[in-house]
Amino acid sequence: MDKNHKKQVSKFLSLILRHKPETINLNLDKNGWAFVSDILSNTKLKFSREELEEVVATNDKRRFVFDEFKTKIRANQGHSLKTVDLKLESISPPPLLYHGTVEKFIPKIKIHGLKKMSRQHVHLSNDKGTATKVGSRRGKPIILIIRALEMCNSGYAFFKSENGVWLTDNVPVKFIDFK
Ligand code: HQG
Repeated sequence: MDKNHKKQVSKFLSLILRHKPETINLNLDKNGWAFVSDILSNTKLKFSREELEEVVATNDKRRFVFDEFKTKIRANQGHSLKTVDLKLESISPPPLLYHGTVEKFIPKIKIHGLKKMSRQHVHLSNDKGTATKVGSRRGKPIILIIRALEMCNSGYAFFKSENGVWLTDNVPVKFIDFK
């Protein structure tokens, strides 16, 4: 499968599993699962089951996952759809987590903290390298350090998606180190 087609399928899956299932009249259940057969029969972008399996298996961020029978598929995180509940268990985070952003957002973040914007959660990373990549999507990255454990001990819930992204509802300014 060539690289471009793979990327196209991955972007298409993000669109229909995280943001706009209505693009192909796809039905997602309340936990975000869709039938693989419904996706393969769509008329907007054609690909085979083998190609879909390849995209899921080789995706750089493990964005998607099959159920045990490979009849259903969902996105591990990143949803903007308000109706999807991934049913993640809250867990204690490490002392520090990282968020990659860009300069133009800093003044607002200094006032309001980190907000989830259009997604269901604020996304945080375990390591600076990942946060740097996330920030670089928008320009020169700025890495914010989040005192996550202290925040959790103050009553804020943290979740970890199956593909290792840390998620929380919002990060108040007092837990952010702007260097
Ligand atoms: C910023 C991609 C103004 C925030 C990535 C970010 C990640 C604020 C942007 C995943 C703000 C939201 C998530 C505030 C936060 N005022 N701006 N109060 N609070 N922001 O895309 O974290 O490829 O929703 O800093 O790699 O950039 O989709 O979040 O710049 O893992 O799998 O508002 O999406 O993964 O942007 O990225 P996003 P994100 P996928």
